[in-house]
Amino acid sequence: MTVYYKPNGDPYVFAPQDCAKHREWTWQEDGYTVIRSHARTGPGCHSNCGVLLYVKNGRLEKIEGDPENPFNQGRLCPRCLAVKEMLYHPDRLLYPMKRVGARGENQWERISWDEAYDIIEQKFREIIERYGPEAIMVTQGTGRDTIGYVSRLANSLDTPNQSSWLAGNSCYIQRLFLTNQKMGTFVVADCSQFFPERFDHPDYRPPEYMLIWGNNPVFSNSDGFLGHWIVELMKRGTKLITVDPRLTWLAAKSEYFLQLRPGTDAALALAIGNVICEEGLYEKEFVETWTEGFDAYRERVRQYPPEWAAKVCGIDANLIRRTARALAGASSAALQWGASVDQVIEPIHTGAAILDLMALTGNIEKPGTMVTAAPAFGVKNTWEGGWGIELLSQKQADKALNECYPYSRRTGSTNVEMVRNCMRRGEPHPMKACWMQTTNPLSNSAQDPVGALEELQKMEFNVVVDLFMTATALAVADIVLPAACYAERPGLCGHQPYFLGAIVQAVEPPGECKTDQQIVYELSSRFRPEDNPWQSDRELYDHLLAPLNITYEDMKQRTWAYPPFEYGKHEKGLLRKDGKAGFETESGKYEFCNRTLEELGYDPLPFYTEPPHSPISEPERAQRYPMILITGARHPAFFLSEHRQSPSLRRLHPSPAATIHPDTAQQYGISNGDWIWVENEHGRIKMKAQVTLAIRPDVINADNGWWFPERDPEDGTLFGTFESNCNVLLTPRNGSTGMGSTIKSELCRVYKVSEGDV
Ligand SMILES: Nc1nc2c(c(=O)[nH]1)N[C@H]1C(S)=C(S)[C@@H](COP(=O)(O)OP(=O)(O)OC[C@H]3O[C@@H](n4cnc5c(=O)[nH]c(N)nc54)[C@H](O)[C@@H]3O)O[C@H]1N2
Ligand SMILES: Nc1nc2c(c(=O)[nH]1)N[C@H]1C(S)=C(S)[C@@H](COP(=O)(O)OP(=O)(O)OC[C@H]3O[C@@H](n4cnc5c(=O)[nH]c(N)nc54)[C@H](O)[C@@H]3O)O[C@H]1N2
Ligand SMILES: [Mo]
Repeated sequence: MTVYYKPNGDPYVFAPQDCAKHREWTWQEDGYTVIRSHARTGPGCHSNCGVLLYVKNGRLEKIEGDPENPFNQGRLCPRCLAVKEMLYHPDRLLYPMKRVGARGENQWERISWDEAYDIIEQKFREIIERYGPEAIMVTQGTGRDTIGYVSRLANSLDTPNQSSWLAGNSCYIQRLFLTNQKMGTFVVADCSQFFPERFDHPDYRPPEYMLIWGNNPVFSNSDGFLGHWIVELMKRGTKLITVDPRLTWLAAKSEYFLQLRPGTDAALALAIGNVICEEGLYEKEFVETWTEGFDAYRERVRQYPPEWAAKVCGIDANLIRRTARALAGASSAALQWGASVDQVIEPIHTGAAILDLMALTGNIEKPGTMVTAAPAFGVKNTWEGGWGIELLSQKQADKALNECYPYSRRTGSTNVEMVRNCMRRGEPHPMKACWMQTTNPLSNSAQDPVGALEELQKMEFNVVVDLFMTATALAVADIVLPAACYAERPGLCGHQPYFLGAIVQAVEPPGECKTDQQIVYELSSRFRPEDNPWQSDRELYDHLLAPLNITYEDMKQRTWAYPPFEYGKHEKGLLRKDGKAGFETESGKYEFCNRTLEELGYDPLPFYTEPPHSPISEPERAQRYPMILITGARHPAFFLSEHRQSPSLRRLHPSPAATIHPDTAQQYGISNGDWIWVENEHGRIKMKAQVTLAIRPDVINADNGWWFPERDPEDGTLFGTFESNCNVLLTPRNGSTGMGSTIKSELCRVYKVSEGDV
């Protein structure tokens, strides 16, 4: 039997005491059946908040945060509270559909699941026969519990081409890769989330400082990190350092706020490292015992004094010094970093420059610092991509579209630009079909979305699996398949190294919606029946849980289970396969020099590169487009391109917004609430100006993900998806590793929309 192993080789044993305490998973209350579950996609989110689902007559009537769930302790965000508006929205897709008119005409015929699978199987077989499996592109969206499952479809088809549409796949995996390379594991900021008792656990100590870098966790709750934990820590004395071009809510409460120029993060991190090294403030014991390559690092950061960084980043050199001293002097500090770190042009080096500060100050594996994180109980498939990678033959794996970038090739990450080039030009091989599940490239994930439309138009065959008729589905799908939401299906919480949790079905899916998992194994079984044998989701989850000697039903009744947790794992030999002390790297230590980069001929140490689209890199272009454009800062109302259909959420954020500093607004004759054009040579988008002091005067922040699902699908505008979509102003571009992007650093100009100019 398969067994899940801890990193040091010990098997995971699932014991009853792993549960916080006994509790009911369902009960009756005031005429409702209450079901304890976790909120999961869709509608999408990165977190797994505990929820109580109140059901009457087979309908979800009410949802509340589960006060007993250690993860969110009863809290819920507006999107979860409005989930009914999404579940019961009249526009939900209900049946599989086949396109009958021309693409984009919105002419569909309802078909059965069998017919849909027959068509897809036949088309895929034809394409595989004529061009090989690599001519099928399997794409998916952001971190949901579907990620691992969708990979299985690609692997079952034997296509190596699986990817998101986002330039340089610049979300999260950069941080995963670089932490794994430098310390053999992922790390997260310790906010007591590994303990079911949370902040009151006797071993826990809040960090003295929380370093929040390119992240706005109270809005985004990204990557399984609940922003409110920081508020809880602040109540317990934690102080904040925030690095952001915008004055976020947390930045406003920070001791140190470094309002840097977008994309200059590596310069700032290296300068902080410079001060810590030059002033001898680093944690000598940790550095000497547990790290390698410190001398080379120290030599490197010597090149980046704070006075230099002050000019590059547009902040005060003394602020950099004071921040460095505060960080180094703190009894403990933890880093909470965000997608902005992945969305610079050299994210692997930038992320490393930031992570190094944690090693330098010894903030690793102690309470309130950075603690290593592996999937809870070793159950990987729910939160890691690549599930079933063994089904992909080596011959096909070698054809992955990443050979221009040795780093992407080594890490097995498909290069989005090469994929799109392949779709556009048929180079280096034909690309004929695109599968899109949990992604809306035309409204959100693809930079140059007009180009993406052309690329998708070139495909012989496209399938979209979604909850709604998105602009992408409307424009290019040949088959549309309807997916179920979290209250409508069973599941396991993924994306979360802290605990294992059950998603419990409370209501039936509407129409003929199926779960994403079911769609994946049913279709995959047409190609690889023996590897996709499951007849129901429960069987699938029983299979995943079998190594722990439990079933999905057991998990449902427990709702959540926490594996035992301890600090100082590197000292106790809990991180290495050989059971020795240290980290699971070649040297057994935290490596300031990234050996993977070194082997591949890259600079193994962090460095600073000027963003390619900046007033400094492009002074001439900056004359025409003097403002720096950042995009996509999250806000509570929407998740990416979702939720525009929800009346209550739309009231919170009715129109596409661009934030602009009052001095800049005045310079361009713009008032709060004016419609403005944000423009560069790639196009222009119409946004509502939000004039606010909470942004640097040289920066504009544009919302992402806008489309207008309320529009008539037949008005020819594809739900207006290119009208206020910030990606119109961006191009897919990445750095030397084949990762990263410029979505947080472009150039633009702004001006008022005049009457008649629409
Ligand atoms: N300019 C700019 N662009 C960006 C960003 C930015 O900051 N700036 N952010 C980027 C980031 S970090 C990311 S991760 C990408 C994400 O890009 P995508 O993942 O493409 O994002 P979404 O627009 O949310 O598309 C998700 C689609 O999945 C559907 N969906 C939701 N839940 C389910 C489900 O359970 N099953 C199925 N089948 N479908 C479901 C939704 O209805 C929606 O249509 O976008 C990126 N795009
Ligand atoms: N409500 C809601 N939650 C979400 C999402 C959503 O759409 N809505 N999207 C989800 C997804 S896919 C992701 S990846 C995460 C992203 O969540 P976060 O990681 O929080 O990312 P953002 O909100 O894009 O950016 C965070 C902060 O980075 C700042 N920033 C912009 N450019 C730079 C820069 O160059 N340097 C630095 N240091 N900071 C910069 C922005 O001003 C913003 O305040 O959120 C997830 N959670
Ligand atoms: Mo993301």
